[in-house]
Amino acid sequence: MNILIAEDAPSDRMLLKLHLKKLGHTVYEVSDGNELISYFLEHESELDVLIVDLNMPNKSGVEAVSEIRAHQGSYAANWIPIIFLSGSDAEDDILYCIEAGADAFLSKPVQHKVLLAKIIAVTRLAEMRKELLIANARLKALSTTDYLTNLPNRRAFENALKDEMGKSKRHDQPLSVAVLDIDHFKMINDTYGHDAGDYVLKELANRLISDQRSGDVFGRIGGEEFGLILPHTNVREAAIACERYRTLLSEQPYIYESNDLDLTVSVGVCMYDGDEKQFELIKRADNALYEAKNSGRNKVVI
Ligand code: GH3
Ligand code: MG
Ligand code: MG
Ligand code: MG
Ligand code: MG
Repeated sequence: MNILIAEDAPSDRMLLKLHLKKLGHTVYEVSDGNELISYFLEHESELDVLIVDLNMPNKSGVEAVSEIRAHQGSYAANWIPIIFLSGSDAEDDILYCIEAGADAFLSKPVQHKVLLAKIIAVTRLAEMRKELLIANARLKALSTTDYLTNLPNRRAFENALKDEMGKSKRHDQPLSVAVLDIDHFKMINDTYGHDAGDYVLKELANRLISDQRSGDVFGRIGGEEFGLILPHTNVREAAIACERYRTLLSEQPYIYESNDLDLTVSVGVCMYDGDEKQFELIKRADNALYEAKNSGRNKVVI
């Protein structure tokens, strides 16, 4: 492991260094709190453990460690284990160091096997922490992404809509929402099979994304239903954009196992009135979609 020692007493530092080297670690050294911070910031990703003396000139170990923890934040994946060393074993000092962000405290003179044990314990914890963060990020991605199309799912779409409604209100900017539904999709499943239907959904999502404007959010909000959030867009502009999507999605056939599948989509569009709730806004877009369906499909209705 790469271990950084911050210790102002040269003899203590030498001894510690010799010992850690004997254990096979690579050791770097600094001799005060300021050096600790600058060395850490420059080599953050290469370091595995910090061993820090409590009392050092210029900046104490505790001050330096507090700054390092503040810099890393609680969710840093590379959160580094820190072991404090001190000539004092006063209860208050122990608490002070741990509260500042250290993971272990050893009093000097250091018993080397105890140090070794602490290094094993703190790195094991850091490893577990990293795995938890990765698992958490995966879980979050899973719970907000539609497995078939990789678009945001309904939950993520509604959250994004809530955010955009807030922004629209704060910045007094128009916001439009559209619901897009494949026409007679059931026929595709019935004629070519469910896998063909799945293929069409994925391909349609790809085509939609290929033309996505930065800042827009597209999600899969139902079986064959997609939601579009168009910030900074009034309803007329949104209708024009949706007209473009309608054409984009239906002009080329979807080729599945050498069958050309033709489809059309219907779209309902509306603009946020600044007052309504999310579900009311989506409901209005749904009503417009219903009108599009009832008046012949393959069209955009405001
Ligand atoms: P309309 O023009 O009125 O929208 O007709 P439609 O056939 O598209 O609508 P309907 O609601 O009658 O049928 C939707 C179909 O979408 C039925 C359902 O099996 C299918 N579907 C929903 N989710 C999936 C999916 O993930 N994969 C596939 N292959 N089909 C799906
Ligand atoms: Mg000291
Ligand atoms: Mg449909
Ligand atoms: Mg239907
Ligand atoms: Mg539908």
